[in-house]
Amino acid sequence: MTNVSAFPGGDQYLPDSDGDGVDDNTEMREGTDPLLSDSDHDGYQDFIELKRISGGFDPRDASRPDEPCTERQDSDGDGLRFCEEALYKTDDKLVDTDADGFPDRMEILMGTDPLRNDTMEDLDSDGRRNSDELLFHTHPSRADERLWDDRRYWYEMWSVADELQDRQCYGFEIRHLTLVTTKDRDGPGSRGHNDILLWFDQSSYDDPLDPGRFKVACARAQYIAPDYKIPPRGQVTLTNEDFVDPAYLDLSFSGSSCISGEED
Ligand SMILES: [Ca+2]
Ligand SMILES: [Ca+2]
Ligand SMILES: [Ca+2]
Ligand SMILES: [Ca+2]
Repeated sequence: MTNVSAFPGGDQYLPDSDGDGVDDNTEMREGTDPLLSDSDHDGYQDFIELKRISGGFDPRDASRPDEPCTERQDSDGDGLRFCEEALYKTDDKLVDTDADGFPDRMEILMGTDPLRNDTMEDLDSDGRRNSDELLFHTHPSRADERLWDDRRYWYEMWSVADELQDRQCYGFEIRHLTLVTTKDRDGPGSRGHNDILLWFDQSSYDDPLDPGRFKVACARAQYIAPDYKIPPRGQVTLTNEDFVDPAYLDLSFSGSSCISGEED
């Protein structure tokens, strides 16, 4: 699970109002638009252009790279466009090319290898596996001891008896999420929106190369420091129906695909 509005930036989570993987402060510093994931409209997302500046990309300049991205569809729903998958040699029909349980875009953004299962490795040599850092929303390639100690997510999962007994069902609870105060990207009243993505990967236990079947849900909360919070108790309940094929979720975050928390 990832609160895509809160980027793990060292000791704390930093607001990332457009959820594009570049926090607001960095966008101000770099001169990109903190409310737009593709500031120069050339089809390449800002975070990819920033990573590849020395390779001729520039998130502020539509004439860099020379060839803009024309193939802009994202048919597997992992958040990468065709041209971006081509750039990284990931599979444009698979959410998770290397079948390690983590979507292609998440791996490219966080610096792990989308083409090779490196989940058991420890990219920043801080004693924590890449997979744990991705799961608990700390940064796999940055030293962030305090974030890990104080703010990492808590997961609990349990199996639930199914009346029909022809399938395995699970309940889960994820706690200890940090919310941040974002800018009002979606117009008046949208300040403080936090979009939280939950990915589920179903794959066969005995086949490490099974790319699996992914489902995803988006939950939305709102937080304006110091104490305005929706839902007030900070709890959102999701059911099986809230999880959809990633190809059907709007990852541009117009918000229509996100479930808003309500008090129960
Ligand atoms: Ca951003
Ligand atoms: Ca550009
Ligand atoms: Ca892909
Ligand atoms: Ca992967």
